[in-house]
Amino acid sequence: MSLREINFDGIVGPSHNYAGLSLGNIASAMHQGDPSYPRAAALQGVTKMRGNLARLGVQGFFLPLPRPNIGLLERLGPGAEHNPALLAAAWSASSMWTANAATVSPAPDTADGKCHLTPANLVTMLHRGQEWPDTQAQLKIAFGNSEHFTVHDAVPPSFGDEGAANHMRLCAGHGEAGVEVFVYGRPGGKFPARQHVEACRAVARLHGLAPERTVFIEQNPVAIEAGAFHNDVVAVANEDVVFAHELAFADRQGAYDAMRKAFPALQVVEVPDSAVSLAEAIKTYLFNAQLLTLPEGGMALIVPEECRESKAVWNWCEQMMASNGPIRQVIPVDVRQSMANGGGPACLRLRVVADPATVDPRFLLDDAKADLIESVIAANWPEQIDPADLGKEALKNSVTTARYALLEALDLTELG
Ligand code: SUG
Repeated sequence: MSLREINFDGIVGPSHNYAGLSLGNIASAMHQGDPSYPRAAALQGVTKMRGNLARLGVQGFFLPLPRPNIGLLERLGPGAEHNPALLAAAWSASSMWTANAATVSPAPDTADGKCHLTPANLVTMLHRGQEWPDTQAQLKIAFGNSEHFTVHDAVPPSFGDEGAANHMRLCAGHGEAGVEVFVYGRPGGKFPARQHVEACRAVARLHGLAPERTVFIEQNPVAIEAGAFHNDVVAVANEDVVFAHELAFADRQGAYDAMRKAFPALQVVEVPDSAVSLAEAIKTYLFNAQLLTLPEGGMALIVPEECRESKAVWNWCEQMMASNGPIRQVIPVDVRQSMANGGGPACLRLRVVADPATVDPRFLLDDAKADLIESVIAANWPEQIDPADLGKEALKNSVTTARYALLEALDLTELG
């Protein structure tokens, strides 16, 4: 068994649009009503995947979920489509953010030695809460090898669960036993706290995690109020490193102490608020980065292009690279279409530690498949969607046909 970290990126669906659906997500609110560019969005995503495939030698993907979700509108009653928010929910391409698809506990962490995946119920928001049954169906195919994987049902409501976006794993190497860190929010603030502590505890129990290697930490309410609707907007971990904003956690020192108690080798790379304010961190998504272990050693941080455009953030990055710490490279990528809805490089991927040979190969990328995916997107994805187009029959036909063309090309028509 050769366990590796595999990043599964969500391919941006053909109905990608800006509907302002996520209260507490500043980018989503700011871009409400803007025209969107689904073709460009999806191609940006594939370019990001190609870069990581070249860097790491392995990359996976998930397919867009079926949209518009007519079943959702039917369950909301006749005429639901005349309510713009309900209509937009049914058309949302939000499954692209696969950091919210599930929480993943790799085999070395669990009692039965299997990799456990729990789809996130995403109950806080309608457009996201519709995702999990279709996500689960996809996970059950990709990780259908029951000798190595267990795919659970989502945690029941009302305990909101947003998946890997609020979960960090500390380990000496990806294939070794790790410490799993769950970050939850306390409800009652201006914006919803989307991750409930009871959901974290349920996932830890379902996955058979050892209590001494499981840590629960409260997200800083100040960060949620500033627009960090998920912990991965203000912190990211890889192996023995946590890269976090000073204001990420409610009890800053208590959080580091708890992590260090379970994982003594922890290295914290903390960005002080005086160097990069919380507002600037959230605007540029410095922490919504992919922190990757490079095969040649050292770690690279894959950040959004927006980081290079901020003087404060880029100064910090240059200083960090010169400092000879664990993060040696900072690599900007263009995911602007996703960013405008509050989804940076880290939101677009789900990390699964597994032997690639145990994963359904149809979900694994190589250069030829990247070419194929790009050609299907170029030929079928709408170039532009204006919010007023949502609900129109012609657009419905074009996004349905586009997605199906990709399922056919990838031999995954069983996803329907
Ligand atoms: O759930 N945006 C997503 C962004 C998710 C980012 N994921 C992570 N941080 N891991 C959300 O808020 C906006 C959709 C719209 O407004 O049209 C949206 O759902």
